[in-house]
Amino acid sequence: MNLHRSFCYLALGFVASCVLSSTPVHAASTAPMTDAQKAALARQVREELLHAWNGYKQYAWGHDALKPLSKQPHDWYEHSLLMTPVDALDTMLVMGLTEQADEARKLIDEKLDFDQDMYVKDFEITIRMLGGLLSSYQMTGDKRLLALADDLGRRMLPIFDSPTGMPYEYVNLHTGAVKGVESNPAEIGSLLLEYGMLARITGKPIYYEKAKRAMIELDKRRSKLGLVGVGINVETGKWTNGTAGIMGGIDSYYEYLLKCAILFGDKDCERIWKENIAAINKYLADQRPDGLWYGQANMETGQRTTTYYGALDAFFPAVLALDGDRDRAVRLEDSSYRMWNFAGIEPDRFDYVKMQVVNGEYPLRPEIVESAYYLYHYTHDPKYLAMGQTFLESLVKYCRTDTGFAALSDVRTKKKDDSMESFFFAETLKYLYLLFAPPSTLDFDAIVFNTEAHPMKRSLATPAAVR
Ligand code: DMJ
Repeated sequence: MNLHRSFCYLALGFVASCVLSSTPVHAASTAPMTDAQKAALARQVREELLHAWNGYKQYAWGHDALKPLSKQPHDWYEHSLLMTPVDALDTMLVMGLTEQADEARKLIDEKLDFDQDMYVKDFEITIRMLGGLLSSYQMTGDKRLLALADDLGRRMLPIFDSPTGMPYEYVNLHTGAVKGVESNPAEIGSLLLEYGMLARITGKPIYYEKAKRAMIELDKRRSKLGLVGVGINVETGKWTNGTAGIMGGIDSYYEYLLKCAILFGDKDCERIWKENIAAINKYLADQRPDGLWYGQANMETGQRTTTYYGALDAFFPAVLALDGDRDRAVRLEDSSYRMWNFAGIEPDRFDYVKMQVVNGEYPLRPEIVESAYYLYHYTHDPKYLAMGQTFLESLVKYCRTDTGFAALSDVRTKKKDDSMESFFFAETLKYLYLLFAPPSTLDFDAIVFNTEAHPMKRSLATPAAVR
């Protein structure tokens, strides 16, 4: 089906009032929600996006991001790469915010220039910028967005010129110089969807070949138990940290193995994913009396090292659900929700045995919302709507400022931090909106989301063109 037609403007049919019940403490309500209630919640999410976008426009227009407490602009590097507009554009298109999408697109078309003499982190730039440009191109047909994506992809290609083929962490967008030999599976293996889609659309297979080789080289270094660690040197190919887990640093490597198999029909990805998920469920899954969690283990021995779960790990129910393992997905999302309710909003790291916050930061992360959206799509269980309602309520209560939304430096004190990451626009609000909006808003089965929630069309992705 045509993705352009699968997005629709949803203003009609929304009721004016917003119905929010009190926050559940342990288990989400299983009471059904009416279409009018869902529509009201979707509309509220859209209003919150507009609120944050207007703050960005007023205080940080043309910069990467807004600092929502000091009302100052923030740029990641010496020159702005318009991180917020690029990341937010397809969310605004999904929400039918045509005027705002047009102003973002105009800014990008006129001002975004990758010919900058500065080092950028290739993982972040790939998932946010390349992913955002490609999905927005697919939704709008704006060829300038594709030209920018192609230009960016070409400038970043030197990252793969290491002795192993695994990418360096940073590249200078003007000179092509690279640096950063200490990397991890997430940063090495999570370039494949964006580079694969770029290869497919531009007809330049080199993009896919380079990203795929990086992933294969990483896979060659799996332990005999089938696990990967969280630190590796891309020049020597030696592990620098042998802790295995699904946490940040590894997370989207696993996500991309499965999604590469789905999006490109790639048989290597499918085989490697199947081998990895077996090892993950054998050594990392941790069934406790209170539910299912995933912790850390030594990649060589399989011995449990720590029992940490956190906001980033909460992407995994979505991956399990996408893989058809609904049972584990449901149980893990229940645990994630328990973690969210422990302090009223989720911490970045939580010890699920001691039931203690280990790192109390909350940078407005999306993963738990993403998983609720997937699970509602697959099960239609209203408890995921109730979860979403809790997430929205907590965000408004603890993070909203007069210019947007602020990260929390500690979920226990609810002290705000002067940061509003672009993934709040790209992911958190998009998944929250899609959870409540009619399924026809976005045809779930016609796309695959990259790890920054940028939807990529499945129909364009034929294996022959990207091999
Ligand atoms: C996002 O940039 C991506 O989802 C990434 O895979 C992990 N971290 C953030 C959001 O938490």
